[in-house]
Amino acid sequence: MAHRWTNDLTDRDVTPEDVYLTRRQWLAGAAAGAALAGIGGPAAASGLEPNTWDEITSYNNYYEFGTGKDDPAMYAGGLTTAPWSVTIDGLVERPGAYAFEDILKKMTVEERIYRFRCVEAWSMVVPWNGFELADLLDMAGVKPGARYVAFETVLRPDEMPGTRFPVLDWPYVEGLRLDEAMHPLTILATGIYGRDIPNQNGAPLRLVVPWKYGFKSIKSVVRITLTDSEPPTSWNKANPREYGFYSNVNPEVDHPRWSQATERRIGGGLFSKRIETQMFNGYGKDVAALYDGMDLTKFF
Ligand SMILES: Nc1nc2c(c(=O)[nH]1)N[C@H]1C(S)=C(S)[C@@H](COP(=O)(O)O)O[C@H]1N2
Ligand SMILES: [Mo]
Repeated sequence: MAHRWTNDLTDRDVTPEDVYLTRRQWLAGAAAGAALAGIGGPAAASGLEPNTWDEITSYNNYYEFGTGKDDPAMYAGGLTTAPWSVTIDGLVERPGAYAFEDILKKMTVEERIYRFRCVEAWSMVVPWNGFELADLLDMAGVKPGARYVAFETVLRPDEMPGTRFPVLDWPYVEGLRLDEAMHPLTILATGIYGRDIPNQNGAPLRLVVPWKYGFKSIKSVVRITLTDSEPPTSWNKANPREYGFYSNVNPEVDHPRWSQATERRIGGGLFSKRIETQMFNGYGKDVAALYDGMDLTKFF
């Protein structure tokens, strides 16, 4: 059963990229026209305009394939993504290894156009296809004692050249509080622009939590474990002073080595620009209540 959810960036049918390009070109024309008329361009539209397929699939972070932005596109093709199964265990009623195809048959895949903000202060807008994580957790049956959800990426040194170096403590692991995991904005993405998600973006399924920094959105998930205590997370283990468990997008809490007040929106060529970063990446209306009473400078 799908949780119904609507906001400004969601609830759209799958639309081929050429429709977006048409709209992008129209917007570019509108911007030029507005500039000629001496009024501002469509600044608000820039927040909703999806990046191109090429931008989304050629500028990536996936350290298992190397630390360069173009390494994942070059090397992730070697990852075997079929057959694939996801082990769901811990505090669940129906633990087991669920085949990816069986999961897909039971889930409602829909399009979600989300802003995506990396902690490195670049961002994109991505038209994901995916299903709500809550639906998968409901399928496995969350037990009452569960309070957190731990995630793990596949680890195959033969296929993942980056894992031969101790850049991170492999496998890549992440975690959410149970209420964050059950939130209707939290999805497992299986596609982009209506096509299967490419390996460099985390095939065959990866987490997307749009109000948190990108590193929370763990790729190529093979295990989901319900726990009663906060699970370890890769970037927090690597540098706890710089990367907290929560990692909600917050323009008021700077990274120790750079400001988080603005971000560089990838793409746009000549029109590429820095834009202001929004609290909770613009999803505060939907998620701020999850953190009522918490000091977000302490729980960063
Ligand atoms: N397993 C794994 N998941 C990962 C990463 C990674 O290195 N390994 N990088 C994270 C970071 S830092 C970001 S910004 C996003 C990038 O997702 P994208 O390449 O689809 O834009 O993936 C996140 N998920
Ligand atoms: Mo990131």
